[in-house]
Amino acid sequence: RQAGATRIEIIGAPIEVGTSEPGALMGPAALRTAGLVRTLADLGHAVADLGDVAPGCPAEARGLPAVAAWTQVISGRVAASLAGDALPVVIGGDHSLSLGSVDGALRHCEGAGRPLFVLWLDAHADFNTLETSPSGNIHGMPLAALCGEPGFDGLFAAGARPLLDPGRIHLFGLRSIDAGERALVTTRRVGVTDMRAIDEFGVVAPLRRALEQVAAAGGHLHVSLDIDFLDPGIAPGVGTTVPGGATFREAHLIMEMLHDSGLVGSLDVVELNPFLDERGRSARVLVELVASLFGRRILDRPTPVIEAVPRD
Ligand code: B3U
Ligand code: MN
Ligand code: MN
Repeated sequence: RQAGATRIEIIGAPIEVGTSEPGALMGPAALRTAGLVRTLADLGHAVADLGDVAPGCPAEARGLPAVAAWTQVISGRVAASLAGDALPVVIGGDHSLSLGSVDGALRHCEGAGRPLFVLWLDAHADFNTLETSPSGNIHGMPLAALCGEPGFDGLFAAGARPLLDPGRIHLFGLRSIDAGERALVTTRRVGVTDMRAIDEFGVVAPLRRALEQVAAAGGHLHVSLDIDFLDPGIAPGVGTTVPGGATFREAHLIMEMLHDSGLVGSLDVVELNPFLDERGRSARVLVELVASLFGRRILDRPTPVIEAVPRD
């Protein structure tokens, strides 16, 4: 391994029981076809593709029991990866897979005595409960479940579980929220940079502030990248497109800043639906973004910092 190289473990989670739109189960295969493993290896990282996880439930299982089976197997895999000093990249699959990846990261961080922070790059808040959800789709609920809102205990392994602190979540790119989840996001004091804020201030200032908070606490940062964070014009391969998303350059700049921060400890790439994609465009753009997060840069030296105060 070269200096600066990371041991990356790719974990496929072909889950689509959390959504009503079929096709996300093909996401891991499409990301592999788009060259995810080779691209990361070419950057000098040690990449192990652990294949797809298989939940311990019948293939025809639906609803919460099926999601519980996925959650527990993904949580175990992610915790094992982190315990082995690797950086797990969970590729989906719908966003309910983050129930498992974040739970695994929480369990690991609890053992390591470090606070877990979550950067949720998404058009949606994914903070519905079984009561507030207008659709009943579990991919719109993972953050509420992880924070301990009622009704979800059966999803996780039996016994005490570490809860996610809503104050350590940062929703970035939000532009679609339901009335009930808006109330919850507000009362639980979840961190939010919505598209309005991005339009006004750009991505740099809000992201820098969020990263400073993680660094000051000595935290582990889990990044959850929902493809609908991106504008559908550059990434149409998703069941729930929302207009007005992040541009190609905004998304790359975020990934580059995340890389430079050195804070990212685990990553999800979710909601790619290859059945709805156009000639692999969306899978390719996701692979490019992951490459930026893992250190791809335009020049082989840091971009110079332009001083805010002009020299005389
Ligand atoms: N908030 C809506 C829509 C939604 C959430 N996440 C996605 N869609 N992908 C819901 O169904 O909870
Ligand atoms: Mn989502
Ligand atoms: Mn979304």
